[in-house]
Amino acid sequence: MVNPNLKAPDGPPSDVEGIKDRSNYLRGTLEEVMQDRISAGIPDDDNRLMKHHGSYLQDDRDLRNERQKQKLEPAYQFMLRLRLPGGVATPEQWLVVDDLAEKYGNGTLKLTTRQTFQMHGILKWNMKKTIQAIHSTMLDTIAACGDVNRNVMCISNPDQSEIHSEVYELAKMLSNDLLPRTRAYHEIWLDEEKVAGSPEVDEEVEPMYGPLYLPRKFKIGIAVPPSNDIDVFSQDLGFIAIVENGKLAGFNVAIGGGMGFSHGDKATYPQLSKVIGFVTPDKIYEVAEKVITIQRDYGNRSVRKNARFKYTVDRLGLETVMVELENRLGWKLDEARGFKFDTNGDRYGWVKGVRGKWHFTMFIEGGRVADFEGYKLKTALREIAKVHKGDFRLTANQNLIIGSVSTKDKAKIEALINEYGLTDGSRYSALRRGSMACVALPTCGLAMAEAERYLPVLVDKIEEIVDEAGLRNEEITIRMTGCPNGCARHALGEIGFIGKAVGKYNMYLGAAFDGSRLSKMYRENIGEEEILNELRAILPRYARERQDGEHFGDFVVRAGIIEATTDGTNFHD
Ligand code: SRM
Ligand code: SF4
Repeated sequence: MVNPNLKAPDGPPSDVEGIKDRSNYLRGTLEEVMQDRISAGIPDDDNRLMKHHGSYLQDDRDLRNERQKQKLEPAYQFMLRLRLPGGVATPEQWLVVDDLAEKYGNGTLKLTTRQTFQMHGILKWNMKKTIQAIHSTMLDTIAACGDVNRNVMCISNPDQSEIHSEVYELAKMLSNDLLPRTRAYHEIWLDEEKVAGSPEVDEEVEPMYGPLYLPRKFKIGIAVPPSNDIDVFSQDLGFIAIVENGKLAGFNVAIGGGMGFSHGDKATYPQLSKVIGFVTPDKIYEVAEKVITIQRDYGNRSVRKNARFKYTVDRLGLETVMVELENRLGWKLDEARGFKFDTNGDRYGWVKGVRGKWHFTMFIEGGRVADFEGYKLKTALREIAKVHKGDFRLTANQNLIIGSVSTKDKAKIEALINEYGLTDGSRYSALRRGSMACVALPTCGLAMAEAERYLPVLVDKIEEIVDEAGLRNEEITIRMTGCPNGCARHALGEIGFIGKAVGKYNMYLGAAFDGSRLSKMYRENIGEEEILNELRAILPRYARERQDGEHFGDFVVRAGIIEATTDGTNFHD
């Protein structure tokens, strides 16, 4: 199977490769260390494995210094991420997750940029109970993190119902069929009995992944034009639905996207995937499987920061990867078909799908579901879940759709929406509706600056500029992350901020509104005052000089304010 003409990069395997290798298919000593009561944490090796089970050990960074002073171990706690293909959950599932966040988590839910739930603040002793309760509602956390295929995304807005449901079924299929086969998760968390003598041979345990799994995480998303809500070009593997005569003809296949990079390291960069051809719907599993095996065989297992598939594609060359894919498939992809995206944002408010069901997209700032002062969001959604007969759909922009409401039930749901003051975002500026921030502090161990807790405050101030410039209803995407890993897909925000240090950000401009062009750095290491000064100059100019229908990201490029990034490889230039 391995092509002797192609090579993975030389170099000793990274420490994580060793950990996976010794782990007996992701078991490690997790079972034992989770029972140990001496520390609320777990050793680093097991934490690396834990990711494959959908969880990370974190510590509350707000408490770090104080605990250090008191000579206490860090305030260890676990983050738990669910696997929720396409972001669809039933009301029963919502209630279970809501309850678990209350009982074992920090009382809030984070709706993530990959359409799933995260819970924070779970103590070690409550992890097993939490995962078992998740399992009891037919959900799991398998492969939500780790060096495997992650939660498969798909368009969330069901206003194109027929296509939407077909595409959703395919996302679910991909997510299920690309799961690791090891029984480690079932044994450790669900008390499944171990089979004596297992594991047998590699091929039987993990026929696709093998014992080392992938060199790095792998992400798949399915978009249905004209909506690019899932940012298909940011995925390792993207499928773009081609609809002909109202029917799903198939998908254009795009490979090699990813957002993360490290400050000051040009060998790392965000990249957009490239379209390589077209396949019919029955072929997408085969394509996904073969693409994954190419990354398995040729990805960089030595240097993790260069291990994503985007680097494999750029190193080997798109053409070479295509030929390799077609060799593995034993057939050729058809020529890519035409498509056009208009936005990577969400459409808010009520829409009626083609099956006559109603869907209400609401704005959830930073994806955080909590009870705030004067805004009982979590309670409201719980009350809705108690009577709702349709579904909930988590969007890729951290928002929520109360979906599949019958005309008969609409008034009841609307009454609750009004009672609790839930919003379709229309009370806010379009800028705020188009905002997205990663978790960052206090839970993310990699955060260099605030994001989720700060972006709303910054937007309050930018809104004054926007209002003065008469741009309140102008859709502009704004994204902030606490570090360059790009969890809120910063490089695809028309205005982007990436944390550098506490209170300091690099500012990016020039991404396309439809998610088809990356941004570029405009100013480095600036604080709030400088950010506002820059925007005070640029936004009114946009208001005055833009052409008809011209989006902000296109304007700043045309006006020469920033140079266009034409490929990830010139992102830093
Ligand atoms: Fe992410 C790591 C949160 C979507 C790129 N991401 C992390 C960790 C687990 C930090 C860590 O490794 O210790 C963060 C946990 C924070 C916390 O306290 O919860 C974290 N990522 C998130 C979420 C929750 C952000 C959010 O606010 O919604 C998103 C969860 C997605 C999900 O449900 O699966 C999230 N992360 C993304 C995305 C967006 C996407 O996938 O569409 C990206 C950019 C796309 C990509 O992968 O290229 C992303 N996260 C990263 C990276 C950089 C990976 C890279 O190879 O470049 C890291 C760091 C790493 O893997 O070493 C990371
Ligand atoms: Fe953490 Fe950085 Fe991801 Fe934000 S972008 S959640 S700071 S890893």
